[in-house]
Amino acid sequence: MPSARPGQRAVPSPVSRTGAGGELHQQVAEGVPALTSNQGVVVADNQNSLRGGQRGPTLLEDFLLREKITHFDHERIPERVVHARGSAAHGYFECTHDCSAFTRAAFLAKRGKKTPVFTRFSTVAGGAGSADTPRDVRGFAVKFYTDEGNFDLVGNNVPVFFIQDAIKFPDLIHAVKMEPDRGFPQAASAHDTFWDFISLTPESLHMVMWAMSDRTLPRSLRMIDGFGVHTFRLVNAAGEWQFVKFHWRSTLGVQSTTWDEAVQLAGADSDYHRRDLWQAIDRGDFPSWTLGLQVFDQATADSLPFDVLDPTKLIPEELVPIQTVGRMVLDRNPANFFAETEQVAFCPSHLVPGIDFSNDPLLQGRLFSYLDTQLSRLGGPNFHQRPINQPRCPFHNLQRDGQHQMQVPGGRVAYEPNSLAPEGPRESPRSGFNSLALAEEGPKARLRPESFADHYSQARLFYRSLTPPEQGHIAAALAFEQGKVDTAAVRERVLGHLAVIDAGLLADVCQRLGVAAADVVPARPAMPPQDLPPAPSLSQLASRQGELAGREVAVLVADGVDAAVLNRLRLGVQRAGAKLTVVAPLLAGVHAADGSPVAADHALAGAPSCLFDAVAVLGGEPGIAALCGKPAAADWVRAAWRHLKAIGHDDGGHALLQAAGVGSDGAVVALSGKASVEQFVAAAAAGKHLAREGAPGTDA
Ligand code: HDD
Repeated sequence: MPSARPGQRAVPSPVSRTGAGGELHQQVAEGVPALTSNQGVVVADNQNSLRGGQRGPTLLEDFLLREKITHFDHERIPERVVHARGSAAHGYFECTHDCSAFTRAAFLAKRGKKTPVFTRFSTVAGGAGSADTPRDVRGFAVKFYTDEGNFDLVGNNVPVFFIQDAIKFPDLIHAVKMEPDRGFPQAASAHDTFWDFISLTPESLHMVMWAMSDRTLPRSLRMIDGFGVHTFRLVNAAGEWQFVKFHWRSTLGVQSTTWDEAVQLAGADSDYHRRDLWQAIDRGDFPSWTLGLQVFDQATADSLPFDVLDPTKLIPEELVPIQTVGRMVLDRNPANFFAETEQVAFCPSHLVPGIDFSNDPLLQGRLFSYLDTQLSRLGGPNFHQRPINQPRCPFHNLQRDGQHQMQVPGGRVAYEPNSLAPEGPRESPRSGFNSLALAEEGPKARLRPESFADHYSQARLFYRSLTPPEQGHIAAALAFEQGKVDTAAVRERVLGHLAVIDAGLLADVCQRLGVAAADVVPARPAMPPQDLPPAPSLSQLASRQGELAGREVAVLVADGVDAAVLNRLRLGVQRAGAKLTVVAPLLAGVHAADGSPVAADHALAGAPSCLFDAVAVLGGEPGIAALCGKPAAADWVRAAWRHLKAIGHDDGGHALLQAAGVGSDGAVVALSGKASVEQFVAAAAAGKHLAREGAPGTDA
């Protein structure tokens, strides 16, 4: 029998009430907690407000109604001005490599040390209710609840940023967000104001190349890498420091959707990424990342052909290798979205001893911005007291009062130094956080260093380090976005920048736009670009792992399906660590050739093939003939073909492929025996079949 928890009052006896609105069909078990007001008054009726007469007016005196409605009216807090749309999970970070030689941070010091984390992924431009799959950079923010205080690593899924100085951030964001007069487009960079800003801000071009790449169309939040972007410092116990850049590497590898797939997903399931993360964790398929560090000294920094304080530049791992020092596993979904995912407050200024900032001017501005934004978003200076934001180590100080103060600090002493409370908190000169004592010099001025002036070399480096299909996707994205720009002068300036980055890129974009590349007036760079040696590590295809683990294969079944083939397929997919989902014309499922029922996970109408990583079609002749008459079935296989997916089929399924005009290639596999299932699984594990691009029915 359920019983009320301590502090809760039990409902005295089960009740069943009939009101004017009809009978209340609610099971009330004995011993359940009584519903109360926020003042602890037990509520007798939660269905009807207090009225003067059965059909009369509602009375102002109904304090229970007013309390409930007032609370509801204030349920929302301001959404984040950027990164409003996000999904998060709890987990842990495990140090796998003793880093005490270069940092005194305890969470990195000892192999095997585990630290709880809360990680929030986000899009940047869209509002909290926007779809998960627009082309956008993804936020990758990790709160480490270390024994020495909270450390927030607030990064993105690309390694560079649009601007070099924080003073430009409001302009960048105003440009990319929906235009203020018309309120559109939501969650899209494909509009005039964004490209106007970009065309006048050449420092953004390197990140623009990343933003137009496949990185900003992630298949899953579990399949993105993360980057701390800025150069930070690590400081060891002897006070010696080195520079560091932080890298998260997805265990599942970086995987992307195609553009058309992302567009379809926005309609088919606007919570695609949120649901995917939640469901993976829920079924025990915990996503994980390794943490890598690029550690380098001042001499190395000085030897590089760019400034390590410039956040629009990366350091190729070909120049400074990445050392893996730990791994993060996300193994628990939030218990409450609002209390945790919405109220979590990340601040790059949340630092622990052993890590320090660099003079990156973008980072320096962020150190102000995040603390400031929490004051308005979370309503005051006590946001650190919310459970999700509280350090897990003890914290004591003499800060007092303020909005939403939840603690009741006793005693008469709220100052320091003091002699009246010798047991109170005191500073710890040696073990506490000490900023590095570094000498700074130079005039006080609003200056951009000369060493930040090269805006094109790394944009070119990135583009030239990619494989031809990746390069083609960038050109297609740029052409799409420019096609949405109304103002010709803006487009022309953008093309002028592409001319400096790479002539091949310009030619490809111009061809897709139907514009003559020869007419484009190249931009005049402040500093002529250099040809840096290509860095293959920047290509996401180069790091592809060819695994099906963590992904989802769907089989569209029709009546008369061969149960043995279906079972073989299920086993093969599951053995590869993936999930097999059965889609049927109706939710009722179908019947196999042997008459046995085949249950469906989804009805065709609710499960377009864009939701899955690979597909198969199986069914007997009459069943498939019925499917061939349904546009949704033809669209299902046609979209899978267009989205470069592996497609399995039996003889019946082949008839549907033909009726839909789907072609054939190495990733279209006839399914029957075990070997053919293995072939299909291998084709599905290979990911997108880029060799298919340009074939009839696909995008070039
Ligand atoms: Fe920022 C949120 C990442 C530059 C100001 N930012 C925010 C989040 C991420 C980033 C992941 C969401 C955190 C969460 O999940 O709650 N931002 C970055 C990266 C940047 C960057 C990687 C450059 C390297 N940001 C940046 C600058 C400024 C801001 C230069 C302001 C000067 N960012 C904010 C903010 C947000 C924010 C307005 C919105 C909500 C919040 O902070 O808590 O303060």
